[in-house]
This record gives sequence, C-alpha cells and structure tokens, in this order.
Amino acid sequence: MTIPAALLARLAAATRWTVLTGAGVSQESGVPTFRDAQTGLWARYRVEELATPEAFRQQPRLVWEWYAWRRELVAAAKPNPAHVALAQLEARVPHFRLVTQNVDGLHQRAGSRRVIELHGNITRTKCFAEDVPVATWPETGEVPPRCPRCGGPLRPDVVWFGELLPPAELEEAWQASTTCEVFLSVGTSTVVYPAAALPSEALRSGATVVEVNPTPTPFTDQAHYVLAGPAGVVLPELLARLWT
Ligand code: BJW
Repeated sequence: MTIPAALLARLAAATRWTVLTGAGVSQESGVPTFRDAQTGLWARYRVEELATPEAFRQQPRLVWEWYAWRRELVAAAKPNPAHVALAQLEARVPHFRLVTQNVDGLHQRAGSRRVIELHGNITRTKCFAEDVPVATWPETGEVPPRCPRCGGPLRPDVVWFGELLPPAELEEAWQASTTCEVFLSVGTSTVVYPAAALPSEALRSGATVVEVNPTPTPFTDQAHYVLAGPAGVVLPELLARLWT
C-alpha cells in the first residue's frame, strides 16, 4: 500500500482528527455490510425493507428475528486490526473523535473509549411505543417480547430509516467534523444521510479528507486522498508509517 508522503506529513502535524466509520470496518470481523447481499435465511431481504418503523409495525416478529440473528453474529465477532488501530489512534492523537454508524459495539470492545454512536447499538433494547430504554423483561416466549411497563412491543435501540438520529450525538459529530484538521471516512458507502454529509462538511470546513475503502463511493472524487484497500490493512499500515 502506497501512502503519499504529503499525506503522512499532514497527518503527523495534525492534532485534531475525526474519523467516521461504517459497516466496512466490521466486515473483516465477519459482520456483513448493508449494501452487500445478506446471507442465508435473510438473503431475500434488503436492509431498506427491514430497518424501518413501518416494517416493524407490519411484521414485528420478522424484524425482531433479523436483529436476534445479527445480535448473535455480533456477539461471536471479534474486533479486527482496523478497530484496534482506531483505539490506538485515540490514545496517540490529542483531540481524536470517533463517530460511527455501526451498531455492533466492536469499537468499544477494541478499546475505543469515546465513541459517538449515530445509529444506536444493537445490544440495547427499547420500547417501541414509549421510546425509553428497557434493560430486562419477562421471558414469555412472545416474539417480540413485551415492554414490562406498557405491554407494547420491544425493539432494538437503533435508528431506522425515517427516524431522527439522537440529537446530542448528531450535534457532537457535526462539531467534530467541522472543527478537525483531518477527517477519515472509513468503510462507509456514504449514501445514508445525515451521516453521509459529514465528509463533505469536513471538506467545506477546511479539513484534509481521506477515504479508506476498497471500492469507490459517491464521495471518492471529492476526497483529498483515497487509500483504496481494506481498513484492517490500511489503518495499521498508516499507524506503522506514522509512529515507528
Ligand atoms: C470496506 C471493507 C473493508 C467493505 N474495509 N471498507 C437526504 C437525501 C436523501 C435521503 C435522505 C436525506 N436525509 C435523510 C434521508 C433519508 C434516509 C437516507 O439517507 N436514505 C438514503 C438511503 C437515500 N435517512 C434517514 O432516514 C435517517 N433519518 C433522518 O435523516 O431523519 C430525518 C429525515 C427522515 C426522512 C426524510 C428526511 C429527513 C436515518 C438513517 C438510519 C440508517 N439506519 C441504518 C440501520 C441501523 C440499524 C441496523 O443496523 O439495522 O444504519 S441503515 C444502514 O446504513 C445502517 C448503516 O449505519 C448505514 C450506512 O451504511 P454503511 O455503514 O455505509 O454500510 P454500507 O453497507 O452501505 O457500506 C459499506 C462500505 O464498506 C462499502 O462502501 C464497502 O465498499 C466498504 N467496505 N469491506 C473498508 N474491509
């Protein structure tokens, strides 16, 4: 992997970094990305058909079971070298912000301490009707289980299409993207808004913007630098070139 010397110099001099991650970062941990075909039982569904409040209203059991399957996948997955490299960056860079669209918690399991989760976390559950977190519920065999307070259906605590992102996290991500010196967009297709606007906002605010992705995205042509390769290879290499 060739990393331009000018980029290395820019990164070495910068103290304010913001990194946006997407599903590609967890791909090497065996967690499927969204715009790749799903596998096995779920191959005939598209994420747009399952990750919506309408889908949950119409087919709550189907949607709950999709998340139950994904929760098991995530529980069995381990952080990969990309997650580890980002945790190491947090420890080295004075003002480092990690913004993720991922709901799998693998950044935290790799040691990242401050993670801005824009789309929630699949390991948490909330009440569909009341929108409040629910930690435990009676196991009655019903799918989805019911909220112990109101009796309504429980759902994963993630952000579906058509729902608002958590306002504090979105504001923090916006601040981090518009005040950094370097911005890395890693393993995201940059098609799902408002997260997809963050690399452009960083660019507009004067940051040096780097995309890390083996495949071009709608943002690729705007990035100052493109490191075309898997995040689990590119990020450790970047760290090694900067600090050894
Ligand atoms: C590797 C790799 C390796 C592979 N290394 N890379 C403006 C314009 C148009 C539409 C809208 C707009 N604003 C809002 C919308 C509507 C909608 C939207 O954006 N639609 C678009 C599809 C057009 N947005 C919303 O509804 C959002 N809400 C909102 O904005 O509220 C206000 C509003 C509502 C309605 C209208 C207007 C305003 C909410 C979005 C919530 C997204 N939720 C999901 C599901 C989360 C829960 C769950 O996990 O089930 O979030 S969808 C899914 O996509 C998930 C992801 O976080 C998100 C982004 O996907 P990501 O991470 O980029 O993954 P992929 O699969 O797309 O890409 C993987 C990439 O990795 C690829 O590029 C590979 O090449 C790469 N890769 N291996 C590095 N080893």
